[in-house]
Amino acid sequence: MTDTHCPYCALQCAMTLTPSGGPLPVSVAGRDFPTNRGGLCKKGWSSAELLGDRGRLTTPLVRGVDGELHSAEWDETLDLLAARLRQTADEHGHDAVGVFGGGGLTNEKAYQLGKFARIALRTSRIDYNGRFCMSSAAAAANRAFGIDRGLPFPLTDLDTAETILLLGSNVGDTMPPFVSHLQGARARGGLVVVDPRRSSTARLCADGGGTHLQPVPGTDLVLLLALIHVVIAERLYDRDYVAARTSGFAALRGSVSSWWPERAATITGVPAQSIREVARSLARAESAYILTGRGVEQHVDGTDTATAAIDLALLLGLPGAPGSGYGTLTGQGNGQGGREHGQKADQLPGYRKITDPAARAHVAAVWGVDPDIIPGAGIPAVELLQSAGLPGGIRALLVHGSNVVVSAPNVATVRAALDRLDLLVVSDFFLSETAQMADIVLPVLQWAEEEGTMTNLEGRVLRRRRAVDPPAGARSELWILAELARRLDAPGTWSLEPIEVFDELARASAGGPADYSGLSHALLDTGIEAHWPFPPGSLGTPRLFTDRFAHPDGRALLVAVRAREHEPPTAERLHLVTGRLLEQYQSGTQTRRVPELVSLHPALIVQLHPATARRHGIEEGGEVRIENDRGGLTAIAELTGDIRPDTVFLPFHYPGTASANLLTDDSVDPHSAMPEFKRALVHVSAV
Ligand SMILES: Nc1nc2c(c(=O)[nH]1)N[C@H]1C(S)=C(S)[C@@H](COP(=O)(O)OP(=O)(O)OC[C@H]3O[C@@H](n4cnc5c(=O)[nH]c(N)nc54)[C@H](O)[C@@H]3O)O[C@H]1N2
Ligand SMILES: Nc1nc2c(c(=O)[nH]1)N[C@H]1C(S)=C(S)[C@@H](COP(=O)(O)OP(=O)(O)OC[C@H]3O[C@@H](n4cnc5c(=O)[nH]c(N)nc54)[C@H](O)[C@@H]3O)O[C@H]1N2
Ligand code: SF4
Ligand SMILES: [Mo]
Repeated sequence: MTDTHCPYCALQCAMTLTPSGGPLPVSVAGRDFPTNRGGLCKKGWSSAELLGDRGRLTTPLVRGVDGELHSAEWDETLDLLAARLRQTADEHGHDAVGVFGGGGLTNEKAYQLGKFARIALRTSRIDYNGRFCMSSAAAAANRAFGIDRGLPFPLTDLDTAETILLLGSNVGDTMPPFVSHLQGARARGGLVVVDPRRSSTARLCADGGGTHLQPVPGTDLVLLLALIHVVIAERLYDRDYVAARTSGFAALRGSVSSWWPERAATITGVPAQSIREVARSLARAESAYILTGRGVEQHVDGTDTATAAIDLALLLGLPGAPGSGYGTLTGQGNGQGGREHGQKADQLPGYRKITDPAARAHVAAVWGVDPDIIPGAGIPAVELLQSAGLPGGIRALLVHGSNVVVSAPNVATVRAALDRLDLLVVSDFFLSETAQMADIVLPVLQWAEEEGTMTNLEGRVLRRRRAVDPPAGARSELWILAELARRLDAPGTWSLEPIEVFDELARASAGGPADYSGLSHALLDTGIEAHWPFPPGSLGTPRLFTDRFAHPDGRALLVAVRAREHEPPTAERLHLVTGRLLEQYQSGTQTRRVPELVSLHPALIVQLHPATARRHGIEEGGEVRIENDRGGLTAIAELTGDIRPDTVFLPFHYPGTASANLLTDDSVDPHSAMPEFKRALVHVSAV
């Protein structure tokens, strides 16, 4: 029996894997743990399927002169790869080699990948899929609090809340066991869900559970400015807290003065009275939380929207107060740790800034290199991918843990960009759609085949444990990076052991915002609760901000933000919102292989309102064409009164011609470089 955590999302539900005599090597059982209380969702329950033979990669693949991928030996593949990387750097400079990481990698792998990019490849061109996920929330939290830990409190703190304002998150589908933490607020009628769809989470508000606000997509910033307006105009804010713990109040007050609820109602579609009531109920509550998800963050103004949510929380005196707070719900399994250890274009391990000379000196000393050889800040994901094959752009790309030809915005242009590369290398355990385009594919270890650590949505460091032997032929990413580093004559040490890489990561993080220096695999194995920062001798930090925020003056910053104008929908052009279905995970590389998960939605569906369908001659189960300037696709109509009539919803889990990202916009947020995944304008028609 092996105690570990789920391979998928950031809730990191605890599970026990037991060797089974059946067709799959292990059976899965939920295990009691504060985040999941023994519960698992369908994806967790069926995760052992991933360990069966479902097209698992077991040898390196190299594209031959015939244009096909062929099995190859490890040694010759790595020799070839190292030679091509050297050649690319010699001919076009170090920055011609790019690295794209993922928030599903363990801390150890994420750390080693960042180090490999900086001192083995000497490239600044590294970024990762967390840019598509947490970057707006991270930018907002860093700006307001001076630190970014998704939930600065344990999840179980929510259990006793009186009011919870949940903006743009559908945990009912995306983290089902999370719902148990909303039940307290729901029982008190205090659950407020903001979503253009009556999602499974919004349905929890029915029957006295609370309030569902159903705004026009992309108008949450206006809604939040109006909530702030009411809180200030009606003097509902916590004056002592604002005076003692924040700065920036005067500018904030000025910025919301014209956002009276009636004006906001015309833009958001949320009645002015509802805005007033929600503001008052938040202010009245003894214990209140404000939480944000991708629905409000994945926009060109996502950072400002998350900032407004934080402003509201600060005015109400929530962050750091007992039984109250603000948090963002991190998505990927290691979405939190993945943004702390150096995969991000501007970061070094420990959530340090790559531009900070002291941070560079500290990390260089741990790596055993001169700080001058560490490159400066790189470029964020969308720009990195789009630069492929262009002058000054990357010519070779190593992808670890992302399926960008499904999940990146405006994906037709990303597919074209990858086609321009001289060399695409994908490490994966399955032949993802991105791997199908690669020149070299390297088979790596997955979840239950490896040791390591993950940091969940509460900033709690967890042990991932090996329960089964990997197939002969697959290799750990630590091994691959070490072998390449050796062939590239890289400085530094390249351990193959997660336990040792963790110790090095811990040293590199010492003194940084995300300080892991008091942790080790051995300590984690004792079962301690390990919320970072965790310096030596500490007991960890389940709750941040109880005394001070992380800015030098100890105060949180209230930031005045402005709403921008969006093009409104018309009878002809509807809002497209994209997101998730319960039974599929991300680009679907993993979950599309599990028959019981595929059975419910075998093909792409589009949700639309019956009135909208009628207007366009669309019937339930019929084929719908959805198009805009960027592209088009066909989906099966799922009619539902749960969505606004001006809005359609597509999940993004499907590849090829069924990819929702054929329609999404790659314009990015100026602060976070987050693309606009959650709002596009489209035409729909019956096929
Ligand atoms: N089943 C499943 N679970 C997952 C994942 C998965 O792929 N599948 N992925 C994991 C990851 S990486 C992440 S990041 C999380 C994401 O978790 P969530 O943030 O919960 O997921 P989404 O479905 O992307 O978006 C949530 C909701 O935002 C709403 N929304 C869209 N546009 C707007 C808007 O403009 N305003 C508001 N207020 N709401 C809007 C959508 O209707 C949707 O119901 O899920 C994690 N869990
Ligand atoms: N339209 C639209 N697009 C979106 C979103 C949206 O809401 N709407 N959401 C965005 C968000 S929040 C996210 S997080 C991204 C996610 O999208 P992706 O980055 O594509 O994420 P995954 O599908 O999880 O891809 C992970 C890939 O890496 C592999 N993998 C898993 N673990 C490992 C590992 O340890 N090592 C290696 N080498 N490979 C591994 C998996 O098999 C899979 O092929 O999508 C973004 N795209
Ligand atoms: S909620 Fe997330 S962590 Fe829990 S079982 Fe489902 S996918 Fe796994
Ligand atoms: Mo995500």
